[in-house]
Amino acid sequence: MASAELITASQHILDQQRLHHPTASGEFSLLLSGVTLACKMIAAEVRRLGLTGLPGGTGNVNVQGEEQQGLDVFANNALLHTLGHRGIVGVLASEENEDPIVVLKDPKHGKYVVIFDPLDGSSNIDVNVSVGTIFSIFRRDINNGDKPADDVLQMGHQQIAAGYVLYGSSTMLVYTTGDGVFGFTLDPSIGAFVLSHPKIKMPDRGSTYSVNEAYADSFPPFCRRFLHWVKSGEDDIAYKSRYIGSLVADFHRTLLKGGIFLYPPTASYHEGKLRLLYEANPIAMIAEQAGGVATTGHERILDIEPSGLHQRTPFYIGSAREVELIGRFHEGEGPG
Ligand code: P6P
Repeated sequence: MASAELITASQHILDQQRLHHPTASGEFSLLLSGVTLACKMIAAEVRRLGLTGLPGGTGNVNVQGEEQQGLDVFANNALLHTLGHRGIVGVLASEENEDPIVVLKDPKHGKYVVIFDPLDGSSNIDVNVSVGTIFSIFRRDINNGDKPADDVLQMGHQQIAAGYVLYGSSTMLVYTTGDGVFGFTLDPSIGAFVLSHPKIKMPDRGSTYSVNEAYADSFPPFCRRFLHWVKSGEDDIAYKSRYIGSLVADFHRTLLKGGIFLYPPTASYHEGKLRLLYEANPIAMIAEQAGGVATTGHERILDIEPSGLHQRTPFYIGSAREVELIGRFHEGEGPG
């Protein structure tokens, strides 16, 4: 690619700020560069996991009750370190930490809240399946001055930025600051995320549904009726099933190709398995910014009033047509 066309994520973030937020300070781009730096560190470890001696399972159980992988700990520490030293972060919260971490209590300095899942899908790591880092960024809610940790409990539509890094066949950063969705591919030869997918738009409809059907018997009835319909061939599109078991990978395919990803309530997870603050909200912001839809089956994900850092939610996300269709099944109607 000629250098004139080479736009790095750092340059893009600055351009976007000048274009859409001309009065903003450069602090926000400093914040996002903290995320991309940590993710480059994580990518380097993911790419050579079998050689680094980092243990797969550590034998430790995290706050989710899941066995921590060695790379979970590395990824979490990388993000805590790079974001904790930016001098502008007030509160950090992670899937790996039970409680939020107050970095700079004074909202005049600690202006931002960053919530992240450092390595989503990490149980797939030792069999070389794609995994991802997911992040969600808010401004401090200064009404919580005396309880900064509560600044993480903001509704998804208040996010000022959201994104993920997919450690797949290539390493991709996908992010939005509310003015569209942009994708960057890590070029290992220069160590930079380079713009490769300007203005990503999710197709209005797709031909793929993505769900772990092992739990189908315990799905809500409307969900079972929807899945029966998509497999019936009654639609003018013959749907196929794709399920990787790693949210970022399953969503990234849905973002680019359309279709629907579902994680409904199950017998093991009565509220659904996916966590609202560091999985559903950031992914939902990206989906909506790309023209897609994200709901609990009947409520917009980004309108949920959070009550806890690790709360879970039913999650239906993807092309407008498919998600609106499952909403009709939820209302007791059919495809109509
Ligand atoms: P299941 C990974 O553990 C994760 O949180 C998401 O990345 C993924 O979508 C989901 O769980 C997979 O869950 O129950 O199908 O293994």
